[in-house]
Amino acid sequence: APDPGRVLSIQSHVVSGYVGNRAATFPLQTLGYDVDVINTVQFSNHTGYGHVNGHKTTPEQLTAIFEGLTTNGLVSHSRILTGYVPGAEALQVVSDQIRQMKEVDPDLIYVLDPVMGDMGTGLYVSKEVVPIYKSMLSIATVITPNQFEVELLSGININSLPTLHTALHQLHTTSSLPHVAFSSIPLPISLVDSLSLPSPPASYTRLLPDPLPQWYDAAGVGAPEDEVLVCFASTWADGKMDTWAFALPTIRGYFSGVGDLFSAMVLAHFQNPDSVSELPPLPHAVSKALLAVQQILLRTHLYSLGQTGASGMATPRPLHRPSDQTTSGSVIPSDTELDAIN
Ligand code: PXL
Repeated sequence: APDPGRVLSIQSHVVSGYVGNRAATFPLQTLGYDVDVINTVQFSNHTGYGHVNGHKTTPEQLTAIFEGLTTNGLVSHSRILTGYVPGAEALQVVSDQIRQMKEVDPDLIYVLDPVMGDMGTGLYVSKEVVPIYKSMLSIATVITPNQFEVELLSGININSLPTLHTALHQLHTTSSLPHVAFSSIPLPISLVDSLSLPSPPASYTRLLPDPLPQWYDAAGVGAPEDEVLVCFASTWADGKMDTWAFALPTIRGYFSGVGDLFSAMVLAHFQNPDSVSELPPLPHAVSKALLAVQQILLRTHLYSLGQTGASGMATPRPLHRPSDQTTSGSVIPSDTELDAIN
């Protein structure tokens, strides 16, 4: 029988810093979960540095680990989390394994973070993973994509609330995917006001108005200080999509692993019998996850101010980072550069 307290987390390991499993494990443990960890890579540091070294776990190595667990009867997890898996063959092994687990236990909660890239940086995994992630939507309980990943999985370019709505709808209907937690997208405060979302950081669920107003026209105009982050959560049930929006204050600085922490907290709070809520399962889990992430970011930000003076960089700029590139996005190693790491 599945053990309700046992999580299997399949993500990256970095020696220095906190992304992937390094961002997920400890927070899940503090919430009482027993976390079994499979590392899809072991890198020196996250890829936001100009230089990274280490190795990827090969498909054969992943298969061997699953074989060992299965043979010893150690696969009794009630929840699974997957994140960064850079290679297609490795992802296929993970996918096959989760499919089997889901057949044995249809109630298994599977949170899939389809880590593929970001708006600023583009794709940072092998492009062959895209169709595999598409096929995995049918076994996921919740997915936690960013805008880049929603666009890639749905094939829809998001430039307005209606196109966002269509993309979410598409994700739900083509694969009977019950839940999407769309990690945050920066929007001007004026637009959020027009959506009449309560101002952050209040308790902030609100059904989106219908018809949906246009927002992207305005999105490019606002100064960054006037922006908030908005997270959208949608649930598909009985042929109907319910969408909630959450507005959060922007915290200046360069953070890595935030999405990984968010996905882990969504997994932790999704239909957790220990946390009672009036809200449906997804908006409940997302609001809990956003609050946890926000608290941790605030503390990280305050800590980094103490570490770096006034620069506010949560991650000090690495020595290898080219001096003419100052944003987080532009220094991620290319796919080929990552492929060179074995
Ligand atoms: O946060 C996603 C992530 C996961 N794993 C590795 C990464 C990153 C982001 O930079 O480098 C190795």
